[in-house]
Amino acid sequence: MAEKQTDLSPVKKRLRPEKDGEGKAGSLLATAQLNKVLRESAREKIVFVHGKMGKDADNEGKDAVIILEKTPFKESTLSELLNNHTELRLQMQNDIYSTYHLYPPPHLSEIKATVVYPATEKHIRKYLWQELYLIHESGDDYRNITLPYIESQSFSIQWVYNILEKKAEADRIIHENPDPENGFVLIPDFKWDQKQMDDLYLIAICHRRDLKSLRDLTSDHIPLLKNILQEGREAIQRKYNMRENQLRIYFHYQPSYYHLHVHFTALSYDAPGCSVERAHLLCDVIQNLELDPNYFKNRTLTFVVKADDLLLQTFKDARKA
Ligand code: M7G
Repeated sequence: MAEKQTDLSPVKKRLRPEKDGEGKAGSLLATAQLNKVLRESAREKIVFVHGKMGKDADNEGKDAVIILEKTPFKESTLSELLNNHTELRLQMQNDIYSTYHLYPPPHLSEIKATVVYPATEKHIRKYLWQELYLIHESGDDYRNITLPYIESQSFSIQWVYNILEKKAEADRIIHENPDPENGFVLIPDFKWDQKQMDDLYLIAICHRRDLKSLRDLTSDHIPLLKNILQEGREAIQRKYNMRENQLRIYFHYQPSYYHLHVHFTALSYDAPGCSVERAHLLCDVIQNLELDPNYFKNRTLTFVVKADDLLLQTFKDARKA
């Protein structure tokens, strides 16, 4: 995978959306000025950019992270993509082999943009390419090192509360169990544009607010976890016709946002963060809690951190990494 960071500062580029966005968010994106490519992946066709938005004659503008991603092909538009509305340019031909450049009309050449604005320094670091390191965290390490760090450093989870209180994304909710203790909301992850099933991605967010992550789970929470597993699967089968044996359902450890939530992704999709050093299957988590009520309080959990993550430094200071 080609991943690198590039400084664009000498050549500040202006982002021009296809047409001026309607409403505040769209017109703000049209003011974006690029500073630096934080990370890009040729394989995933995605680029993470640090820029400024909202800059005008008497305003400095604020930091933004803009993620641009080429969207997957849709089978239903393939024939249109190849027909005479698309300009085709032959690049090379050799025996039975040839390559072309295709210039499709705008409605077939969409790019997904995700914007974090205003972005904090921590958001910019989240998307910056860096060396990765593993940490092995015992239950005591969690209580003595990680928990104080989380309590002082975490991202805001206001967006989570907005979803639970129906102040944002209310029309996107796929399923809700309103029980305050064992209920949750199932909603498309903002990484998924919902246009094709290949990269299906939803999250289940529990209503209760006292669970930060996997580490807080005990056997008392099994009813909540079973609701998420069963009702989440049923809702996805109903709405998207995707069967439970084609879904990957898991927690991240560490998550970025410390309000308990579960990821639902299509098994065929190599979703970011679904590798062994970060993902914990929900069905395994339930079984581990059934075997030992305090399994996640006590066992050593391994996770990945980036080189400049303060948590890595804190573990090093405590001679644990
Ligand atoms: P995580 O493991 O805490 O973070 O998962 P990470 O995977 O980003 O490191 C949080 C999940 O919530 C991720 O899959 C995000 O893409 C998703 N997400 C984050 N935000 C801010 C939003 C949002 O505002 N709306 C929705 N629908 N999903 C979000």
